[in-house]
Amino acid sequence: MPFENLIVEVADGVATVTVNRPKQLNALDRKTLEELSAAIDQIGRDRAVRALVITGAGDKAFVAGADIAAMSRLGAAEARDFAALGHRVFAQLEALPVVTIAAVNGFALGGGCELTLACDLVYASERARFGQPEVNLGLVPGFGGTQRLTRRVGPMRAKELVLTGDMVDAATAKAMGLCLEVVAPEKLLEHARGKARTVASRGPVAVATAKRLIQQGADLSLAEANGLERQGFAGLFGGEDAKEGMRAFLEKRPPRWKGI
Ligand code: DAK
Repeated sequence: MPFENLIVEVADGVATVTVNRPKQLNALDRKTLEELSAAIDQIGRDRAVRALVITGAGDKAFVAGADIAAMSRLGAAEARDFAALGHRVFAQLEALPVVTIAAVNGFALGGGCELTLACDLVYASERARFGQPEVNLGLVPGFGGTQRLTRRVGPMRAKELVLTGDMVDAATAKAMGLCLEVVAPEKLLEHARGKARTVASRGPVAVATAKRLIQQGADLSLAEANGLERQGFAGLFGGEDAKEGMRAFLEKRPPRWKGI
């Protein structure tokens, strides 16, 4: 499907989605969010795609937030719809059975920072800047930032970012747990794709199950979450990939995954 504001490429089982509005620093307007939703659906249905990398076009921004010009024209009901759309897209990313990786090549502000929070893994270039500057606009984060950010970095760090609206550089973001590694700008995309290919080479049902268990378990008590893990673990023994993975180990050969 052709997109206006996204570039979607697939190679070696890895999809790369580039948010492509460099003149607006890749800000998310309604159309871009709708296209993201459609692209995620498409990727979820494509059994050849085993991992997704998200990045921003140009060398300045990952995503500089929701589109402020478009948002400034919204009434309260439209704002609720817009926030619901963002929430839906970011929930779609979390529910995607393949791993999602943000390659943060520049500003990841507001909705852009929130986009990274909905991804499984985040890698940043030395140029990356993270922040939730909504209070500078008289707003609060509207795409899950007050909640996912708190879960990722803890309440005090989340409050510092959200209440001051200040940006942090890549090294600080790493120290806070907003990204895993910081690499040179020219190496970022290949670094993220390398991680994606690693995950793509592992048992697909196991990867999808592990992602789901970690995701769903985070909102449960430890006892309930461990119950979920037992079910997920046992469920794999009904499929072919777990049998194949263990057999391949014992036969000292690489596994041949079927994805079932
Ligand atoms: N939206 C639209 N355009 C943007 C943009 C954005 N978020 N960020 C940058 N741009 C545009 C600029 O307007 C400028 O356009 P022209 O003037 O060239 O036409 C162009 O990108 C280049 O930006 P600058 O000239 O400003 O570039 P600088 O290098 O000087 O500064 C900057 C870069 C990233 C520091 C600066 O652009 C900046 O502060 N941008 C805004 C960042 C920001 O505040 N992001 C958070 C957006 S608010 C909700 C739903 C959602 C949300 C909240 C509530 N509900 C419905 C309840 C989410 C909110 C947000 O994400």
